[in-house]
Amino acid sequence: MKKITKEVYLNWYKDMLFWRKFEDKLAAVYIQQKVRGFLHLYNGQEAVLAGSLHAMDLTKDKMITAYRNHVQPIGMGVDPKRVMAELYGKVTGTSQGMGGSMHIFSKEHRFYGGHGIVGGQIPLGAGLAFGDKYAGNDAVTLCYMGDGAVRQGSLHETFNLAMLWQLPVVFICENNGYAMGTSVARTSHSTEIWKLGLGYEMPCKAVEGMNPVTVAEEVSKAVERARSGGGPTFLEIKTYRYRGHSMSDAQHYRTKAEVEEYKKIDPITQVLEVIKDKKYATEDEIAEMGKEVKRMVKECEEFAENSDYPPVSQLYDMVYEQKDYPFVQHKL
Ligand SMILES: Cc1ncc(C[n+]2csc(CCOP(=O)(O)OP(=O)(O)O)c2C)c(N)n1
Ligand SMILES: [Mg+2]
Repeated sequence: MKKITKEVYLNWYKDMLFWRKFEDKLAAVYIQQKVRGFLHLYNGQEAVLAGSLHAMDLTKDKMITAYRNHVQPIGMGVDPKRVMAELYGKVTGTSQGMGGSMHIFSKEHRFYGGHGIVGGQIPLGAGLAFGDKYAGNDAVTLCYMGDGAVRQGSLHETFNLAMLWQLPVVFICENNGYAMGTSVARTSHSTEIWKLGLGYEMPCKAVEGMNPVTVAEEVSKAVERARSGGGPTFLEIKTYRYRGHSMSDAQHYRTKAEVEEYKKIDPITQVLEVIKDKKYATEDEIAEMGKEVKRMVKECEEFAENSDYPPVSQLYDMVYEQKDYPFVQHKL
């Protein structure tokens, strides 16, 4: 595993704080109806992404996830201004405003979405890994899903083939305890999700997910296994989301006390404590990072606000059109 240095801690702190504040801003502008449709926020789960990115080779590895997907592309190198613009439905967005919240995508930065069908990205993740193996690349795909996705048939079909073909993929279940308002215990005979790998003889493990260190350690082992031809791994990373499933969630299925318990082991706070203990930064430097993050979020907001909506003529530009089937005229 790459060493977890002072710089790594400082980057983790700043990145996770930025992701948190970026999404807090999204929640605020959503209430103002500047962002429409669904909005699923990642607050609380940031350590899963921070630890994973540490384990990846960001020059070649790939990532695919579900709809809770705004900050992952930023971590992969996509300009956050373009992510915010996409959420606003503006033409400067990552998909020219045509995708929106659940469909952030950047082929350039190897972030393959953004998928609204629960479990839909699992076979696609294996497909990305198949592509790399077929082409002889030593890239690894990290494929994320929620605890609600693991009972989908697509996971089981994919696990079988991924093992059979020894694909370079790491499957990561971000177990945040709930699928919308349904707890894992209400839908699962066994709540130990990691054990699903056992049926396929896939290396599998449960991982503590509120701290990027534990995530980085386990994801690094899995990535190294995949890169060296050892095939897939399944990790159940235990995490928690502070906000509702989406913005329209009254959260009757859990208590405020439960949320507060998890906030005590908040990933950003945990990283900040190490920074302070080890004197990696002074109070002034920490405050400066906070100010910088605030400035960056403002910059994203202004960029999105000041961008144009796509022209109506763009509506049909991204619709499949077959040259030899002239009966459907897509272009206006
Ligand atoms: C195939 C399918 N069934 C149902 C839904 C409705 N739905 C959207 S999100 C969701 C819950 C998924 O929860 P989980 O996988 O735990 O992810 P989380 O939201 O916790 O990140 C459901 C049932 C859907 N989008 N797709
Ligand atoms: Mg969940």
